[in-house]
Amino acid sequence: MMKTRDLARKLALVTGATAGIGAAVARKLAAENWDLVLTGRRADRLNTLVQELEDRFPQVKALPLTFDVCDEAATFTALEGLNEDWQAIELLVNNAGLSQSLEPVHRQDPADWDRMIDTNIKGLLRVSRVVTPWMRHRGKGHIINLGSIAGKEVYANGAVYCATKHAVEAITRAMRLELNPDGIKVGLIAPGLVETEFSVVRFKGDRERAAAVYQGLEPLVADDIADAVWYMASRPAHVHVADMLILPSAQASMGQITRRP
Ligand code: NDP
Ligand code: 8X3
Repeated sequence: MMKTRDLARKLALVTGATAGIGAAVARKLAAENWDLVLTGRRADRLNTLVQELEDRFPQVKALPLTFDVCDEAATFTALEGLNEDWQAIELLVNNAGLSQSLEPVHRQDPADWDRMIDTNIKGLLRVSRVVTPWMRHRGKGHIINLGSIAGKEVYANGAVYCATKHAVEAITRAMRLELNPDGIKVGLIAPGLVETEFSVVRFKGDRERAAAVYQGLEPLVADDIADAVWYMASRPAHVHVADMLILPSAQASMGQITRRP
C-alpha cells in the first residue's frame, strides 16, 4: 500500500534522482522540508536515497517510483498510479537525461540518437503530460527543466545531444506560454560542465575518458545546480526566474575552457 502524506505539506517530483543533479536536488528539497516523489530506473539507489532522506529529515515523506522515461506505458502507469495526496505536485524538476557517445553524425550509432531523443525530449514530455493537468487543476505549480549550455550553443561531435537540449529550451519556452494563464511557472536551468556520472554514461563506462573532461579546471558539482533549482523554486509567487545559465568560472563558452596544469 502507498504511504500517505499530509496534503498541507509541499510536494516536488524530481526525475533522475538516482545520481548527480537529481539526487542533489532531492537532498536540497528534503532539507527545505519538501515531500518528494523520486524517479529513476535504478530501484536500489532510489530506495537507499528515500531511506537516507527519511532518516535525516523525519518529517519528510519520500516516495520512490521506478520507471524508464523512454517507456511511455510504464511512465504513464507509474505516475497515474499515484494516490491523490501524491498527485498534489507543486514543483516538477524534469532532470532525467543523458548523452551517448561523442562522435560526428556520420559515425554515431543511430541507437545513441534514439536513446538521447527518447530520454531527453520525449521523456520530459511524457512526465510533463501527466503532471501538468494536476497543476492546472490546482491553479498553480512550477516546472523546472534541465537544459544545458548545449541548448544554447553547439559543438562538433555533439549534434544530437545539442539538438535535444535545444529542444528542451524550445519546449520550456512554449510551455511557459501555454501554462502562464494557469498560474504555472516554467523555468530552464542550463548548466555548463558539472562533474556527475554524466560523462561516465556518455563514454559508456570509460571512467578515464570521463575524468579527462574535467581535468585542469574546477567543474561545477551537483550541489551548485541544486542551489540554483532551489533559488528558482523559492522566489515569491510574483517573481518568475525563467532562465539561468550556470557555468564553472573556467568555462566561457562550449569551446572556450581555461585549463591550467
Ligand atoms: P547523471 O548521469 O549523474 O544522472 C542522470 C539521471 O538521469 C540519473 O538519475 C538517471 O537515472 C536518470 N535517467 C537517465 N536515463 C533515464 C531514463 N531513461 N529513465 C529514467 N531516468 C533516467 O547526470 P547529471 O546529473 O549530470 O544529469 C542530469 C541532467 O542534467 C541531464 O538532463 C543532463 O543532460 C543535464 N546536464 C548535465 C550537465 C553535466 O555536465 N553533468 C550539464 C548540463 C546539463 P537511472 O540511470 O537510474 O535511470
Ligand atoms: C552537458 C554539458 O558540455 O557535455 O550538458 O554538453 S556538455
